[in-house]
Amino acid sequence: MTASGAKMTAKLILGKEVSAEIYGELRKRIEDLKSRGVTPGLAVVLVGDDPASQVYVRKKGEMCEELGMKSLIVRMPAETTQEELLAKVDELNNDPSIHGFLVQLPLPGHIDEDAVINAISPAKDVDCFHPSNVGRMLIGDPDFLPATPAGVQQMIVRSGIDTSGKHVVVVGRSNIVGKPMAAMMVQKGAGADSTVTVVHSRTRNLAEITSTADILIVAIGKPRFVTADMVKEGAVVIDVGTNRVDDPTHPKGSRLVGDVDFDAVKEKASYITPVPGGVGPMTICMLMANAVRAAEKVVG
Ligand code: L34
Repeated sequence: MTASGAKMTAKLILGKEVSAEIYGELRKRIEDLKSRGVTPGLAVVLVGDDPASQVYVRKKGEMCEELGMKSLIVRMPAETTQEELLAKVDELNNDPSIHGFLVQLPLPGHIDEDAVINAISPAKDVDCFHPSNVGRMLIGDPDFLPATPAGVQQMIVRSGIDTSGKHVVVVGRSNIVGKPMAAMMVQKGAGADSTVTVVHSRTRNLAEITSTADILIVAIGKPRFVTADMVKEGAVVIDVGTNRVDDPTHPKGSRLVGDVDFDAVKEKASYITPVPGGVGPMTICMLMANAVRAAEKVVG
């Protein structure tokens, strides 16, 4: 409730709006690179035919082309062996027209994801998943920032939300989102300086802890996991979840929902991100930013 007793309705933080601002900045940097004879090149390797991965990879390729970057999508069958995939990684490591690349996750079960990530040249690791880049981020000397957490941070910062001294609660502890997100928000400096708590599936009193968050970042991969009673009045709520749930009333028979019960939580939060149209487009945007940075590092 606000002072007048009226219910608060959260302001939306839209991925499309925040990313448009960043794309404007990237376009200038890409122009500058091109004037120096370098077209930034991004490759994405997709193994198998996971439908969600197909969508994300297509969006990455489309955005590259829209920005005038070189885009290479490498599609490999689900039966691809680890050896074959590692050979492709080696080829991309040595391709001078490709400044950055990633192998879309998840990989088929017979392939060791860590072995693949470890084989990517850290200089081309635009996902920032390689242990050497993860380590550099942790000590506060990053070359790249991981795309999804960096996108979340940009949404917060570019909405004018102060993070210094705030209690940030991260729900989820994955290597892709939860852990790096916590590591970034605890760093010294603008857009960070937060007091960070990570909660996860083994946490006791999870709802009690999330209720103390000034900024609640949810990446646990469970549809509508965070309900209104778990959120403090006026909190900033960032929903990283993209869960496809059955919905017979929808043309496709399913639709995308986040990890947050959006309709109820938006009545309590001060800011909230929607799904779709929230963090997803920011992930694509920050990946492009990393690819541009990778090319700039080569030019010097
Ligand atoms: N290697 N694997 C690697 N790098 C990544 O950065 C990813 N990720 C995650 C899955 N695996 C990965 C992505 O690309 C998640 N992810 C991703 C990218 C884009 C979107 C969502 C997740 C996205 O654009 N979402 C849209 C809706 C898309 C739809 O209609 O299905 C949105 O508005 O949320």
